[in-house]
Amino acid sequence: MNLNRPLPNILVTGTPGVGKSTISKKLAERTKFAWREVSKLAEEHNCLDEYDAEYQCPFLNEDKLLDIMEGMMAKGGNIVDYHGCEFFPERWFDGVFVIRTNNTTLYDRLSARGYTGKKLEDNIQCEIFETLLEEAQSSYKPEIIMQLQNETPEQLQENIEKIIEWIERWKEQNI
Ligand code: DAT
Repeated sequence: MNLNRPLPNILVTGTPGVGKSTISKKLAERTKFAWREVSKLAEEHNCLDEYDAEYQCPFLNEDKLLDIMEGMMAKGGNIVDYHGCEFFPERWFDGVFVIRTNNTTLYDRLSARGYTGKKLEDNIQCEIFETLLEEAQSSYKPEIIMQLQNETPEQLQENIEKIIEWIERWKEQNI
């Protein structure tokens, strides 16, 4: 959806551990787009409410966060990095990239991060059941959703190039 932004807004989403931050950081360095780490923004702007003991993470005050992000999104040129996508306004995004990783690789990455027990299992199941892909498909038009497999350093490089090519095409078509 082009709302006369000079640059596109991109959402990089997927299960924790699939490589969203790694991709977003490299992409931001290459494109000079702003990397918006939603979890960090929520922390910095006091959008985290009381702790959810079952899921071992704080509740996100979504409305407050959206108010804070609205101004940032208006000019385009944002890479939004978050393990959720349904609560953002659809009009914010021109491209939605769902990052995917196979179970064994994801298990190793999340174990290395210190995840254990229910938290580890829930995240692996989230990837197996394609929860984030389904969430993206129910929130955005199919033509703006792209899946990227991200297990190896070679794939990381390819994924960066694919997103940069997508940005260049967007500019040709929209400016
Ligand atoms: P996320 O932001 O989705 O939680 P991350 O970017 O922190 O994930 O990556 C999790 C770990 O996996 C981190 O140690 C970096 C590593 N990683 C990410 N993409 C990779 C790739 N394509 N090849 C090898 N390691 C990768």
